[in-house]
Amino acid sequence: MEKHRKKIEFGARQHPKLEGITYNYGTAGFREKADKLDAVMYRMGLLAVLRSKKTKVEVGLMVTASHNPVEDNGVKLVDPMGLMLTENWEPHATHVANCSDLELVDTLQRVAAEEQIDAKQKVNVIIIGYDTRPSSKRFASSIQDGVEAFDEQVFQAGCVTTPQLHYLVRGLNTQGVYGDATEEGYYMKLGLAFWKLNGSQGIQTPVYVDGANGVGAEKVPKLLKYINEGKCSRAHFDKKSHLQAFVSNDGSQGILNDRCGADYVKIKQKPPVGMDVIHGKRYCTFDGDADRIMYFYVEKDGAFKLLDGDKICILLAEFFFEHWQHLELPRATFGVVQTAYANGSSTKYLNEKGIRVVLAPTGVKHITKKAEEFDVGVAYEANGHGNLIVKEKTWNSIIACSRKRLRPTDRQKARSAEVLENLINLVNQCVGDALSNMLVVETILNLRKLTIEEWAKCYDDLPNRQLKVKVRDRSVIKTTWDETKVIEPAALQRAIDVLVGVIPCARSFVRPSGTEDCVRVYSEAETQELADTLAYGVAGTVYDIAGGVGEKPQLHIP
Ligand code: NG1
Ligand code: ZN
Repeated sequence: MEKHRKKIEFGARQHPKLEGITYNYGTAGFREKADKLDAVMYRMGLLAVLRSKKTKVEVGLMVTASHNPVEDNGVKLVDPMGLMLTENWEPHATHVANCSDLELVDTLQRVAAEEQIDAKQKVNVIIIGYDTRPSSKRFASSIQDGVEAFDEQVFQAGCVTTPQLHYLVRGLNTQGVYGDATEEGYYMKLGLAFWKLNGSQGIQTPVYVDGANGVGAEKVPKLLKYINEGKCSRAHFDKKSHLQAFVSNDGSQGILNDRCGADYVKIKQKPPVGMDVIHGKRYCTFDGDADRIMYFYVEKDGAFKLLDGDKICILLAEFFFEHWQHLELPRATFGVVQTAYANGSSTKYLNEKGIRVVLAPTGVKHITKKAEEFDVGVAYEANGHGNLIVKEKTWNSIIACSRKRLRPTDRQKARSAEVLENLINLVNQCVGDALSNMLVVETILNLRKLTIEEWAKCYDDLPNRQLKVKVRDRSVIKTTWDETKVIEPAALQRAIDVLVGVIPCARSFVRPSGTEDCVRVYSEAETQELADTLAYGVAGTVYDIAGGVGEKPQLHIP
């Protein structure tokens, strides 16, 4: 470290820390107004070098603030297997981001000592990706300054979706076994799996995509090229399949996440602006960095129908589970991970199908960790972020069933194993992925010969409402591990219980957001009116008991 002291200090003068801000490495890394983040970016470049020295392999960094407004930005570290940064390094990230410029080298030294990092350990390369925000490219170069202050190298992956960056990191660290570590390799892997599942006929009806004016919008046509032109294999150009997707909110006019994108559609429960929504067509919506996706359509009478992460989860889990049962792997476990935001009807549906469901706290890292407890885990958040995680030994068993010469009586088993092998290749196992999950949904609907309307009918969502409340300090609210109850302030939970108690079949909970400066309120009830009344009642109570600021949330009945 001493060897690099001068360079690190020089860099710190180019990327000086702002006074009066405390940064916190939350559930998705650092998120802030972009004009407050330059020093954090530089410092995360430095920290990534230490993380890479510790793990002795490549790590990545993604510059994005996902569904947040365009003036925000953020950064998160990506661990060697393409997963979120391990939790015990989050405090290191927070310390490195918050120390003064003068303390920077000493803080890094402390991390290195605590983690017993061998200073001589060589780093191969640090992979950096960024989204379409105006500040993002500049931040990728601030991160590069951090890496280079240690005389290490970066690989600038450029403007990519968050899941593509995760994929690249895993591809590099598995020497291409997971997939070729290039953007082209990503499309080829998905394209080949799509062709194997859907054949040359592919899918006959188009899907209409709300690109949130973000990075996913520009990647859809690239993906389609590989599918429709048969470019999914370097050796053969004959693997042509068919998929049409028309992208609105493609970034050519609108503003990122502005009245469009998965978060807007979920919270407002209405179609995005910038898209003509017509009965009889199938729509989906991405968020700004394309790790979330949801589907929607309108009925004849114009009623808006949303198929959120829970509905996608069920489509995938049920399809997988049916084939999985044919494999007869008695000791292998299969389960679904949801969060408290999962619609009550979805949990009931899964239970009735005999599929095990467990809860995890909100956030990708939590659901992923829980999913890893199963041999095959399907982990989904209601907001459209989710994927499937398969243990290596289970993956090998599936491949063995799919490749083995089986007796004619075992044909169904072999067919199911083949479908599952290809389906697993279609999923991004690192993190939720809008592009890959779009292909998953399209494929399952196609194989099951289901329309979007038929899929929607698998269960009726309980009407629900999500609200945000601004408070002075959201950390005053402490919840149980699964976030379904407030522990502190105790009076808040008592008040919520009273409000919930007077509405039949209702549920409500509150928690401090990990990515925004607010407290989130969720409610569910038998009618939309009751869900709204409950949500505003609870939001008002949060405001009163937990130090609300600004305007008190109030239900305006038109
Ligand atoms: P917070 O801000 O902690 O609620 C939000 C989402 C998470 C996850 C993260 C990361 C909701 C209610 N919360 O977290 O599911 O996607 O952002 O981006 O949707
Ligand atoms: Zn996102």
